[in-house]
This record gives sequence, C-alpha cells and structure tokens, in this order.
Amino acid sequence: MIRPLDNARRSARDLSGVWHIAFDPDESGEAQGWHRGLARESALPIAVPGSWNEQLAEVGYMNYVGSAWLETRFWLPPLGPGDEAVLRFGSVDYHAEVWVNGQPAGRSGAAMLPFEVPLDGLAKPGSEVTLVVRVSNLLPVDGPTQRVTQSDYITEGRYRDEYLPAVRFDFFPYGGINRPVYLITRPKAGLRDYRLAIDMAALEVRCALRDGQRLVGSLSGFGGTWRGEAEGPDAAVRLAPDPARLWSPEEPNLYTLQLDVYAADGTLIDRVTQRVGLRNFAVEGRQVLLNGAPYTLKGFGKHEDSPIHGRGLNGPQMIKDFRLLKWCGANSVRTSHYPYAEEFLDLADEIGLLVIDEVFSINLDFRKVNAATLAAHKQAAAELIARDINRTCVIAWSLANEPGYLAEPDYRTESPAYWRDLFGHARALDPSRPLTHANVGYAGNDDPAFAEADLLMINRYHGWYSEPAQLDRATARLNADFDAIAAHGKPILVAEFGADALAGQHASYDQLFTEEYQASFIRAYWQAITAHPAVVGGHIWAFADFRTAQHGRRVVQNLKGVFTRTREPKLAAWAVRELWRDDG
Ligand code: BDP
Repeated sequence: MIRPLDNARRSARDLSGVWHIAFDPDESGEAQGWHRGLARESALPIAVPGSWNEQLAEVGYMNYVGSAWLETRFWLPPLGPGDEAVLRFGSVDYHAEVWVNGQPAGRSGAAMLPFEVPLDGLAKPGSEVTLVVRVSNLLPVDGPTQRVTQSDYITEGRYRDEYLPAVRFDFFPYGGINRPVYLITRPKAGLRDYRLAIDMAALEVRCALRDGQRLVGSLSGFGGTWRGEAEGPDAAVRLAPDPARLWSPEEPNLYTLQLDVYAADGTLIDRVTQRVGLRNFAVEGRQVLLNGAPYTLKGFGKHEDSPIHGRGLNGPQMIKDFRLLKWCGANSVRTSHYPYAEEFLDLADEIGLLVIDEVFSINLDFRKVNAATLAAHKQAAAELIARDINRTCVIAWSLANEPGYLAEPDYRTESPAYWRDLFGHARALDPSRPLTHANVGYAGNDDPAFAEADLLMINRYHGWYSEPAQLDRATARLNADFDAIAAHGKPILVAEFGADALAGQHASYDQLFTEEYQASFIRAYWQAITAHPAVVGGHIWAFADFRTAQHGRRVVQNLKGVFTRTREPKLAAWAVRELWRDDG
C-alpha cells in the first residue's frame, strides 16, 4: 500500500480538524438515517485525529465501548484526466464502516491498520461531499485479539480479572479516528504497490507495470544518483550506490528512492518517492547481526497514549519520544501491542531506530480459538506486512503478545498447528525478516510458538509480580529461564521487564513502587541480560506511564514507565542512560 504523497502526479489532503460525533449505544443510527449525515443539534464537536474518551469525558464518554458516528464535509476538487480520488484512513479504532453522500462506500480491514475507500461513482468532482464513519471500539469475538465482556468474567468466575471497560489487555481501549484521514488523488493507471528488497550493497525494486509502461527508478543521496529502468508485469530494478552508505540507528543514512512510470509516448504517468536506507539484519546462531556485526538490542516497549489525545496521533509528543529514546541510548523498540502510526515509522527511519513490528494480538485464549480466529490473525499479519514491508527500520515481525496467558491446557494441544500455519503464512509473505512472538511465563519456557520463531522474545516480571522486592531471587529465576530457553538454540530478547514506580515515591531499601526500586530492578536485569551468551538484548517495559482500563492493580496508569505520562524522567531513566550510552 502506497503512502499518501504530494507530487507532480499525486495529491494528499489531510482532512484532520473538528468533525462531529453522535454516540449510538443501541445501534439505531442507521435506522435514524445518520449515514446520510448527523443532525447538528444532537452531534458533538470532536477533534480528528483523536480518541473520544478524554475529549468527551465530561459528557459521559470516558469508558464508552460501542458504536459512534463521525461526520465531516469536504470539497472534492475537479480531477485531472485519468485520475481517481480515494479516502485513506490511517487507523480507525477498532473498526469502521464508511458512507459517502449517504451511500455505503467501504469498511476497514484488520484493526489499527490503514484502509482505503474509493470515491468513484459516489462523489462528483467539483462538489461538496458528506463523509460519515461509523466507528466501533468493540473487538470482534474471533479476532486475533478476542473480545472480552463483563459477562465473560462473571461466567468464568474470574471476578478479580475484571477491568472497566472490559479488555483482555493492560491498556485503554480508546475509540475514535486515531490517525489522519487523507483525500488522495492519483493516476488510475499508476502504481498500486511495489516491493523493496533491502540489503547492504543494493536495493531491488519490483512492481507490476501495465503494457507499454516503463519504470525509471533512481536512488539519490550523498552526492550521487543511481538509475535503472525496467518494463513488464514483473519489472525489477537494482540500484547499487557506490560507495554504499549503510543505515543504522547510530548512522541513519537515508537515500531518496524515486519511481517514475512513463507511458510509451514518454509522458509521466505516476511518481512515487520514499526515503530508504541500506542495511541488513539477520539472526545467526544465537546472535543477531546488524550489517554483519553482532548487535545488542537496547530499548523499550511503548504505547500510543497521551493525555487528552488518547491514542490519537500526537505529533509533538512523538518527536519528543524519539529525542528521549536517543537521550537514553535506546536503539530499538517493539510496537507493543499493535501496529503504530506510519508517521512513527517515518521518524524511526529518519532518526535511527530498529523496530520490531507487532500484530495486534494479545493474550490469545486458546479455549476460544477457532478457524475464524486463525483466518483473522493471518489477515492481520498480511495487512501489517503489506503496509511495512518496504521499511528500513523494521527488522522483525512479532505475530502475537503473550498467548497462553491463562495457562489453559488447550494452549499445549491446539497452538502448535496454529503457529505452524500462522508463521508459515508470514514467512511466505516476507522471507527476509525474522519472525517472533512475545512469550509469557505462564506459557512456559517450552512455548510451542518457539518452534516456529527465529528470535525468542520473553516477557518476565520476577521481582515484581513474583519475588516482590527480592532481586537476588528474581535474577536467579531469570537466569534459569535463560538457560532453559537457550536450549532452543536461538537468540533470546527480553521483550519486557520492569517495575512500577510512582514518580516522587522514594525509599532507602527495596520497596515496590519507588523510583529507587525501579532503577535497581532495571540494573539487575540488564546485568543478567548482558552476561548471558544467548541473550541479545532487552526492552524495558515501559518507555512511559500509560493509561489503563480500571482495575485495583492500576493507579489510573500502568506506572512502569521510566518516564511519566507527561515525559518527565524518573530515576530509572537516568539509570538507563548510564547503562546504555557510552557517554552516559
Ligand atoms: C505484560 C503485558 C503488558 C503489560 C505488562 C504489565 O504484555 O501489556 O502492561 O505485562 O503487567 O504481561 O505491566
């Protein structure tokens, strides 16, 4: 899927701004004709992108789960000959159905990923268009992150597990149009997709051209331009700069790739540009290699979460986060626990950060997994890979977070075939990147998914949820885990480890929730991580405090951030900087 672009042959207009919203708890909106437009008297203003929760908390929607209708109007300009107009949604949480001028126009695919809606036949160029989106933040029962409701907790007698709103994960289920919506115009006969194979010496571009079309690819940067041409339904161009400047988090050297498609008579049909770096990331034995050399992954798990915006794209905070990541000396992140905005990946390419790109699949409960779950999980992986396969910063695909969390016996019996199918599917779509998933202790050190993964990620909280405030016992258990998992002969990444700290809470002895204990916890884990030959690094949970659904174990937020939710450093942030930065 090609990003929104503004150039000689394409245009992209951001429809962000103040839209209107009407909530629909009893699903009567369509019967009331809301798909044709909202009555201004009953609709509330809402900023897009942005989650409805904190924006409209005072009118009662902080914990709202269900459907809501959002509406805006925009001007569709006259189109050039041979051009088409589409709407492109970065992500609507979690599902959307779209009407254009009262006509059904399309719906979203996998949650938290982009989708397009063609305007052809629905809107007249040179006219005002009414756009209505029905959004639901209720997950499907058989999705890769399954729905959970209050009544599930009651039927299963899991009263103490209940969150408000009900969720199967430890973050807030924000609803709304959380990423920008673009009005795109582009040539009908232009490129719909292209694939890059990125390596250290060269870049290979593949795309499907129509009869008579010619592709001119060029890579420019660092004082040179390298060109190649191709034709045909499987056109391929190899661009090899000489000398090649490599990309890495330490030196994020990017070239500009330009793909021009010409008609037989020499007119320019389409133009696509992308920033791209040359690099290689590989798993070899029990190591990971970046550009041929062993590499230690240092970084965090994060969330898309900020005050008021919720999960809505927050540009200034995103920039700040990258500066803080660099300030700490981090070189990598996992997009826990869902695909992040493409704007985030742009910055990772540009500022230099390795990204483990995660499918939105959390705590998959194998008592309830069925063929539809697997199909939806494969679809979510396919859509993520299609969106991000051309990214320099993406080094691995994480297909799930903490499946088997309930230690359900079905996990042992049902999951091996499930993982074989899912990992096989992802590997066929992208044979070039390692596959992984984040293991939870309950799923065991012999987690069936380990058989399929190339890189073994583990989330561990010894010293927090168990062995509280006892770091000697905690690190002994951690080392025992390392030894057991090392037997698989693959590299291990500790994808989560961390302790909550309430900023301003202090103690002179090991005490949960203090800034000192969080810092000591991280130091002790880092020592164990760097000492074990099979462990290639660690990602601290979490980068910053984040809002969760309500539960007695959470003080409004999960406080495992080394930064507060408003990005002030806790003691641990300074400790990490000292551990990770050579000049720390
Ligand atoms: C892990 C989850 C993560 C949680 C974390 C925690 O992957 O989403 O926030 O634990 O408990 O199990 O802080």
